[in-house]
Amino acid sequence: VNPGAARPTHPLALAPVVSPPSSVDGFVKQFLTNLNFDQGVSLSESDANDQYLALAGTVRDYLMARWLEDQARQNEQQSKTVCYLSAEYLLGRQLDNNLLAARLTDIATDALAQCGIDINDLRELEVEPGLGNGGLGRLAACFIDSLATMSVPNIGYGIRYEYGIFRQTFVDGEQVEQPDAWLRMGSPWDFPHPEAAQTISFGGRTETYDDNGTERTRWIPDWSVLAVPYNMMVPGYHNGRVNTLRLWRAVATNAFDLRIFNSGDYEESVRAQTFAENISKVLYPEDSTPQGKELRLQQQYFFVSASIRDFIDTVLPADYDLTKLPDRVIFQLNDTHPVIGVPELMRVLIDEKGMEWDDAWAITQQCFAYTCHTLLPEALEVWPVDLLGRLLPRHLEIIYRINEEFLEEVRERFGDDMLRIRNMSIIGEHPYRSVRMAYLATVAGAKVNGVAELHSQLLRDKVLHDFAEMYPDKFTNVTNGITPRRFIRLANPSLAELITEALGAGWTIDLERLRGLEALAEDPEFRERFGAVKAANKRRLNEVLFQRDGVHVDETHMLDVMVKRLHEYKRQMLKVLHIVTLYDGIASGRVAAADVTPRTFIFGAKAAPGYAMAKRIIHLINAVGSVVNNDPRVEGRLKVIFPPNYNVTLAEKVIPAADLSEQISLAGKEASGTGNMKFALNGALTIGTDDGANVEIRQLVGDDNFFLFGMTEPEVEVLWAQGYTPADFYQAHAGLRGALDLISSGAFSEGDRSVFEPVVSNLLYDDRFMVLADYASYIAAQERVDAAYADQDAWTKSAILNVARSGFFSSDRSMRDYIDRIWHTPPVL
Ligand code: GLG
Repeated sequence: VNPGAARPTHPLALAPVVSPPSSVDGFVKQFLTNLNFDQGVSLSESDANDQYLALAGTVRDYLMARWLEDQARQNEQQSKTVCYLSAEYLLGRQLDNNLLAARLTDIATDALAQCGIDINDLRELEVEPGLGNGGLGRLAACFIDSLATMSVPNIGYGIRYEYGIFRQTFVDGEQVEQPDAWLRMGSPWDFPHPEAAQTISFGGRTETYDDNGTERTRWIPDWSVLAVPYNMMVPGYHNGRVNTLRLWRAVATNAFDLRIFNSGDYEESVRAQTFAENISKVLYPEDSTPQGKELRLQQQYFFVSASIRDFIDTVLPADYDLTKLPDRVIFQLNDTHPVIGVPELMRVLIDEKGMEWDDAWAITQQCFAYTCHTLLPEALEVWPVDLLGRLLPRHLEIIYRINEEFLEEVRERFGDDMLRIRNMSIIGEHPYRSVRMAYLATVAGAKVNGVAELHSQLLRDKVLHDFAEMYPDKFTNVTNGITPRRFIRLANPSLAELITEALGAGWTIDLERLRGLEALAEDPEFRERFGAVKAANKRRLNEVLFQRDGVHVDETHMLDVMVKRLHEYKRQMLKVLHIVTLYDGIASGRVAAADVTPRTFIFGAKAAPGYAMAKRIIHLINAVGSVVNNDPRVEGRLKVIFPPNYNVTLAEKVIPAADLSEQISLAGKEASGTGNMKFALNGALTIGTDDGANVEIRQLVGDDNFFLFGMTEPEVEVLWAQGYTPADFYQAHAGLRGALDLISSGAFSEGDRSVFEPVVSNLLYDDRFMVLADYASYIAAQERVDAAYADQDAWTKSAILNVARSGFFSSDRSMRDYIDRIWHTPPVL
């Protein structure tokens, strides 16, 4: 394969890659070798971080042979590869996942014990790579896990941000962001390959030239950076397969200017380096509002260009016939962030490989597919034409031509309907000329999918209506999923054991088998054991939160959990109003504390640093918590806990302990949600609106096992159309009035009425997400929750049915749907 490769004569050098023996002794030996030779310390001199790094290295060593074999096999079979292009991967910790995949958990535990080390102490040292914001990034991580487990060739392409999502702290209840220096203690899971770097260019101009009688265009950029790949292993579960996650890091081409350095201007000498390396410096902590920032477009082009060229130039054989590119690859666009890849592939095929426009376009249209993850119009990315033209002049020309030809097609089909043409144009004119990336992706993609049934339907009917009319066959749905390996096996080992005992081991890769638990919901003994698992998970959460934040979770309380990014559309405010209503009842003496169902409310949420309202809501949650938790009249029956820095690691502890899952977005706003699936699969009941994947969860688990409330999407539309006046709801509902007045009175801000005034007036006079309109229905549903919870046995039965009927939400099923409907990439066996 590699012409420069060594020509071995030694018999060992001719043998395939060898793995260390899968035994405790084998593990000990490899671990000590790594400790000595990689970390450069003896066991007795080593500290916990040395040991952690050596342990990670050992796990890697076990996976290595499979990884190398898989790459060889995929080359040999010329299989079609899913290139998942995503600006975010929210991976979570790697150690346990990789041990599990390689069946090494017990061996490693014993081996370390024999070295006098408790593996649990090392686990806690791992800093998760927070290379994503929320659902979209976590989804990408679940998908690559499933593809590896299903033996489908996949390369996940993204950015190796030096700083991932910020570390959240609270100071006097307010969010303060700290940098996430996740690489500080070393990163044992990735392999840098500087020799495989790609040069990525920006700026400059284009010119035409004569190429043996044909006029061609070339781009003369004016600056460039190197994209250096860092490869991570993505092991399949118990199938001996390992795929690759390839994350790009930006490095300056000429690191610094020695001449300037020698002249004494140290800052200037490293300026170019800093400038270039900024590209992969930080993840943008936003996921649903566009930031018109040049650096962000640089990041997008940087990783997409590196990835596409990496695939064509290094993954494919050198002489590969590019007219057959669609046989070997599908580039899946995870939202609009990688859509600049469309003109990039066109540019590569035309300008670099000498293809004609029409051929290049036909290929491009088969090589991309687009997943949309939102319904909020402001979250559909647009790039000002000025900016795009300055940074990527050739790409802008290509986009213009794509648009011209596309609009011609529109005209042919629908006639000179100016309104339609303006609405469908890839170039928007108002408020400034801009490229609408979702439209570009839709025109170029072979398929366009939403992420839950309702979402896909709303995409067809509303957001991309004209396109769906023009290309009805392009549009499809793939409902999101989550990996049962991480979110059941690793996060909830006691439940996993109980399930395995009941159903045998196969469920981890065939989650529909959970159906077998349905019958057991009727079995009192099984219910008792299921209840014991939940109680044990609450105790475990209590330990984690006490260690982490010094707070206690009462095992006897209902655990009512709302964890997700902080956004007005997700309506954390509705949850706050519920808590304040309960508190108001007790504080005013209308309700006896003894009559209130004991509940602990857990929040987890980061707010984008520039999103003032979201930050104020965080402040309010903390403020309500400190009053409610400390008021003796409450008698400890209500408690609000808001652990800072919610992330994958914490999710794995919180979700298995939850009784009630809060999925309360305004109908028609949450594309899917994936947290909702994790909760159901861990035996929490959902209180939720008819939104996103809640719709499918409810259909599957049944109305009796789901607390539905709120307006439906069509009802929301009708109310908007009538003219929504939130103050009417305030007037109409005494409980709501009480809660809002209590917040306004300064009860949660030491009498200072100004602190939360913006939150209250926003609800009273604007309330875009109709919190007040759904309040009464939400409170009524919470009363049904209390009543249901009073019958613990019946509750547990519902919880079991939630688990039993949620197998559909495995990301393995999502992958099968993508493969059948979009990718057509069979497993390589
Ligand atoms: C989005 C949506 C979520 C969705 C997720 C994954 O807001 O509803 O579940 O993608 O498709 N930006 C997101 O997190």
